[in-house]
Amino acid sequence: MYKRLAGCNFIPYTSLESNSAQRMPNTSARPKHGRRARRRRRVDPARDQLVSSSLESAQQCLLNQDYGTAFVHYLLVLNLAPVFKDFAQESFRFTLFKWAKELDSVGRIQELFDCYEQALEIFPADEVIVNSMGEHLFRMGFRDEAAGHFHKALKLKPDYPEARENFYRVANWLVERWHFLMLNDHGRNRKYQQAIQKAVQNGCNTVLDIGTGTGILGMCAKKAGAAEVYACELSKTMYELACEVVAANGMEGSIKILHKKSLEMEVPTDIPHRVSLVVTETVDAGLFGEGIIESLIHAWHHLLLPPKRGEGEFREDCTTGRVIPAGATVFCMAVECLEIRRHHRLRAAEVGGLSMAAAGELRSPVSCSSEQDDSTEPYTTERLSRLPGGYRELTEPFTALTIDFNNVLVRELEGLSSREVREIRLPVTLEGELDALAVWFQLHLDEENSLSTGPQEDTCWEQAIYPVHSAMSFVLKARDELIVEVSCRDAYLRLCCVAVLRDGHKIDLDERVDLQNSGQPIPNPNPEVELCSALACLQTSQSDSEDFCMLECSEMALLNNQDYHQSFCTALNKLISGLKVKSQNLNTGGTAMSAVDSRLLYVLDVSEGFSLLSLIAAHQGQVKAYSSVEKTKQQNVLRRLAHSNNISEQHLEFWLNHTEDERGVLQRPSREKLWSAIILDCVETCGLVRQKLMEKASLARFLLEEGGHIFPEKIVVYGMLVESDTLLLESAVQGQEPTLGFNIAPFINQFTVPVHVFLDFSTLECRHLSEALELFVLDLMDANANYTEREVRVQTISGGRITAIPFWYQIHLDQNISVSTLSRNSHWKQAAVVLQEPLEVQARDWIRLAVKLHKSTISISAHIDNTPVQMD
Ligand code: 44T
Repeated sequence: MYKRLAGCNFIPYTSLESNSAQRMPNTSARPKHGRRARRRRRVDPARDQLVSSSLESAQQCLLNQDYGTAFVHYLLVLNLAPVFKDFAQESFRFTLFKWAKELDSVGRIQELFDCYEQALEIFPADEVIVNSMGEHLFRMGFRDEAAGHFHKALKLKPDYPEARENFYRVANWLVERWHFLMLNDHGRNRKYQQAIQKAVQNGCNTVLDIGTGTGILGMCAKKAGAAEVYACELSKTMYELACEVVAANGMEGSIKILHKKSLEMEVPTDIPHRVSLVVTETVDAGLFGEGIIESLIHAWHHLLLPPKRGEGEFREDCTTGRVIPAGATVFCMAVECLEIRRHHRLRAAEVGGLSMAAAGELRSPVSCSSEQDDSTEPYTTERLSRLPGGYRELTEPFTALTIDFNNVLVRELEGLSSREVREIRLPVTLEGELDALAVWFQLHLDEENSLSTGPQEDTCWEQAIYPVHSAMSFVLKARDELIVEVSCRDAYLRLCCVAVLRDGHKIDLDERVDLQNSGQPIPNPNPEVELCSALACLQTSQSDSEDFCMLECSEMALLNNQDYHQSFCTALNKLISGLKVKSQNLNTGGTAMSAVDSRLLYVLDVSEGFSLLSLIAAHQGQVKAYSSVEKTKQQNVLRRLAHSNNISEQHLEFWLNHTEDERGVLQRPSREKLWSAIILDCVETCGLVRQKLMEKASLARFLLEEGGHIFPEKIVVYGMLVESDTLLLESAVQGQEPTLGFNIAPFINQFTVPVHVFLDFSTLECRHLSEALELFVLDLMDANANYTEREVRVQTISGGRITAIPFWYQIHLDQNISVSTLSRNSHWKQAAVVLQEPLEVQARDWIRLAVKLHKSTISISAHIDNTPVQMD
């Protein structure tokens, strides 16, 4: 049996270490065999003895799977006798990884990292250990540190695919893609530069850049002639990047960069005195989400010179302070948008044959209701112009708020949170369903320069989307007035649609709308849904309106995807009917199977997150389904749905309730009962193949009964050659020209990743240079059918530059039924490989693609290859 922790903690090692090599206890045991041992005996026989017996013990412990003790022995050996490093490196690594896994599983995290540190003292250049430590750090949420390790492992061994993949995985988090967009937005760059130049020329000669990113605004100030420039950046990666960039531009000594949040800065510790200008672009699509209000309140109190006094005082000088941007105007507008709707509200009354009436209230995590709720964000972001299916403007844009960042005297900034909730009225101009409020702003850098983040502008900006959450659909009519409450709480601008004025009547949009109310909220398309959820609320205390169940937006879209569930339902039904017939035949054939067993088939759904598939399986009858849904509230929803759809409680089990940890998920229910079907969740919402999919599939194959099935049985990856400048702008700083005259691109472009995720291929601005083509096949049912590399040839349909290859999946549930991740109502997005160098092609050129799949990561390289193909 597995020996857990083996009674070994780190006290033995610590004490050995503190005794250190020279003061090893003097044992009387004689050294053992070996020429080397004899040679060294002269130096220190006791030590040699200890080394050889420890090495032996290490190996023995390893065999006994007592990794903790083995690790301690190895440490001792390698510290005392570095000569064994080459010999023991492999086993040492193995021991370390096993021991770390055990420590991890029991939450002894500090010890785990201590072990890695000790290991790295012995093998500082071991890229496998460095990378593995990064993986642990990543899982613990220490992204920056993890990235540092992946980066280091890559530097130690540039062709180490594990480290490269890991680095690509964190690069997105470390340096978010919008940094590329912003640096590629020449309009934005120029306007900031002009505003800064003017301010400096007018006398602001001490400058602080809050949230410096790559250092660009700080460098502008220096170039404009500012005497002193300071910059701060809270992200460690961005701070390090800024230091590199500033040094490469010869300003190392003249811009002082701090790795700090501006709120932690003070005079004179961080900067010697107050500054006359703060420049910042710490704004997100919702304007305040990056904390600009708090930062500026703090800056005015602690870091900036006092503001200019009177209106008449135009001349700036070095005795007063000011901020760029000077202020902002926020706009909002009501929109109808199917794409937003299906990600935030349950639309389907029936999913895969199940009535959803008893589901209770399902909410997306984006909500701006009056209730205080920390688990939700008030808005999400979208580029409206790229939403599939588009959107309809139901009102004119309306000013929701104006803010002056320099108006300190009337305490404009401090007053923002305490400003009363303001009500604004938006005249409805077009009839349509109210799905969301879209919000954007104009950022007034100074009197002359401003940036707009509006949906019509050709900028890098997205808009903030405040989805309407009401369980009811509500159709606005022309001449209605929509009443919106505007407030500012927890550094967020909050907008909430509260009511509609129609023909002199006020219709409340509150979620708990009284159905008999004079207002006529249009009920859900299916009245039964309304009635049943009302009933559910009456019946159980836990499902009153306070008790909703939260689902991710993508899970909501999944539920609304009826085609997908219907396909599953049909495929499951086909399999189960087949197996039932088979078991009946067996039974009449007089086998020894018990009557109960012969009637029950076992189905396991190992989807990540919320999934109805186990329930759909159980709904087929004579099926015992196991769900991997973990969250209690989500399990309760499934239980309620089981109950209301007449599925007996015994036919639905929650698999994780039975097992201690994840490792148990893919185990058979009991020795006799192999699974009839295992449902694997193979594609992530972002458009990538799920990690470890093929490992899971091979485990699943082993656990299937004869005639059993893995869903899906196969996935086919399709792709297309495209020319897309948009994708390039998001992936790297483009062009040979320096950015505003500064050398920035080579530094930030180190964080370029070759695979883009969360794309919407249907609205991606691009030219198709080929037809869709099959790139790769993953067979989940047949191990022998798989490969890791493939060459595909494709002919271009027109000339241009191949910059990227978007890809998507056809998911084959069985031989006849499949779903595409590209379908209109898919909850999946697409991904794309962006080529390192664009490839210029002529129409009808043949392109050879080398496609590789390594641990669920697809990589593609493309070459022109017009040599005729040999026909056999
Ligand atoms: N992205 C918008 C936000 N920081 C832009 O660490 C628009 C998103 C966006 N540093 C698509 C397109 C776009 N003290 O590096 C960051 C951040 C740092 C601070 C020190 C502080 N108080 C702060 C606050 C933030 O400032 C940098 C820029 S913040 C956001 C900018 C292109 N998706």
